[in-house]
Amino acid sequence: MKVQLFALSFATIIGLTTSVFAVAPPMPSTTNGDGNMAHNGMKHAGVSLHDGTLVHMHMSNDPPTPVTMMSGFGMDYTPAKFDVLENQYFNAQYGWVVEGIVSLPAGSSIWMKRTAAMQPAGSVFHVYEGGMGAEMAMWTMNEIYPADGAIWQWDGMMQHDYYTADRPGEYSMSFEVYIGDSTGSPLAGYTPGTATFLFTAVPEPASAGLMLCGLLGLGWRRR
Ligand SMILES: [Cu+2]
Repeated sequence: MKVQLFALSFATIIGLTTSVFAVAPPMPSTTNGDGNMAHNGMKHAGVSLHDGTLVHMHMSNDPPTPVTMMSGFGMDYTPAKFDVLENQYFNAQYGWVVEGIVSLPAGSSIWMKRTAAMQPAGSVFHVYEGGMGAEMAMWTMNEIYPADGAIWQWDGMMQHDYYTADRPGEYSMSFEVYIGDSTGSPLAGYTPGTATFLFTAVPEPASAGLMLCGLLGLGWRRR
């Protein structure tokens, strides 16, 4: 009887430990990391078509100011596809949206092409494929835009991707938004638009890590 009780409580402790530390990642709109709740929200890059052929961009983040990446250091995100956010700075506030009615020739779609990126020397700057905040379970979280020239086909639904960085500093990624055929080749007769997303990652305060150490120390002493 005694042994059974011990086994049960041990399993309970393990279960609690896992559920306390593994959490779903924050929704795209709540990935501002500067500590000011008012700076949360979505920053949309609106895409419309002027005169039927000119891709026009309307940035809600205009004039452009960097969004602050939040910290995923020391976090355990679940499900496992979100592991790429752990021990990185990340932000998903920028999102692509269609504005107005965009009618395209059959078989064509809107494509994004990474044209440039800026980042601190030696840093790691990645993008992972998201979607709409309410559908995080369906996101692939596959890496996209790995290098300049990489293209991505858009389905026209609101699209928020996760931008991650491994160290403090200033980051940006620039895109061409164009009309292409089903393989991503640009259609003749259309003029692309451009968009640049700006990010800043600020050093992680040591307090969170220290607090955890303090708690562990307390538990150890009581025992
Ligand atoms: Cu959005």
